[in-house]
Amino acid sequence: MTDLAKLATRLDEAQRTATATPQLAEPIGLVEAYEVQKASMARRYARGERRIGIKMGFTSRAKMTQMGIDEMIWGRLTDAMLVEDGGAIDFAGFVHPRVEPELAFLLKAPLAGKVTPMAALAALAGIAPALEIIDSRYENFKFSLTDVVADNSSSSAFVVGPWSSPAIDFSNLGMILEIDGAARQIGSSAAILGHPIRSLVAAARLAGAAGEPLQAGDVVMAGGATAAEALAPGQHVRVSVQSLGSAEFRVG
Ligand code: OOG
Ligand code: MG
Repeated sequence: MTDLAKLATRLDEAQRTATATPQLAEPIGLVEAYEVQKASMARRYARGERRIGIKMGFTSRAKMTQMGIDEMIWGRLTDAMLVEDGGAIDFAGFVHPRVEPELAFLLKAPLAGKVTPMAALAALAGIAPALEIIDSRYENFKFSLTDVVADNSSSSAFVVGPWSSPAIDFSNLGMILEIDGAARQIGSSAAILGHPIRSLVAAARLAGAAGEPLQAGDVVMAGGATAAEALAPGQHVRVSVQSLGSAEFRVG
């Protein structure tokens, strides 16, 4: 039998020490992969980190194509992963970080199980432009579906811009990812499942099924609208979202 706790420890250590680790050789299923994720996150909570929401992954065709995985995944976000808008990340704290343009949702009410897009909209306190810094702990940023799920879906850091009222129509907003002032990825919020609210609907279902229903105050990252870009020290990164403004950080 595969020792899931051992895998959780290995992945947690790889994250903590920013050291690449081989892909999992053990043939685990998706349920076990989420158990490994949960156990590795429990180690982070035990070190004092607090869960503040979840992130969705592979919610756009661009992301699925880039990584060769076409199933939606989710991961847990903690307060330690949140980088202030306009702040900096320390490149040395990551294995091989990449960045992707996203939207963040802020909940004002609990949301769990099978909910309609209308119910998801009604639970929203705000929506914001966001950047996710993903960092696979696996060598060469290569993984299978179960590998990436066990690795907390590559969560490593995220930046959230100013919150706007969710009353705005965010179904098809232009999004630009700039590095050092040059546009590197251009897309639309419509790339996220046709309408980003569907990502929140899926988040409610998946987190609820895992026994961790979304709560008021939780942040949910909708998933990259475009492919991710590799980061290097010294860069300045910004996402601009039509009608919502921008979010940015520097790589130190
Ligand atoms: C997995 C995480 C995917 C997204 O927004 O689609 C993700 C990865 O690509 O490393 O965060
Ligand atoms: Mg992402």
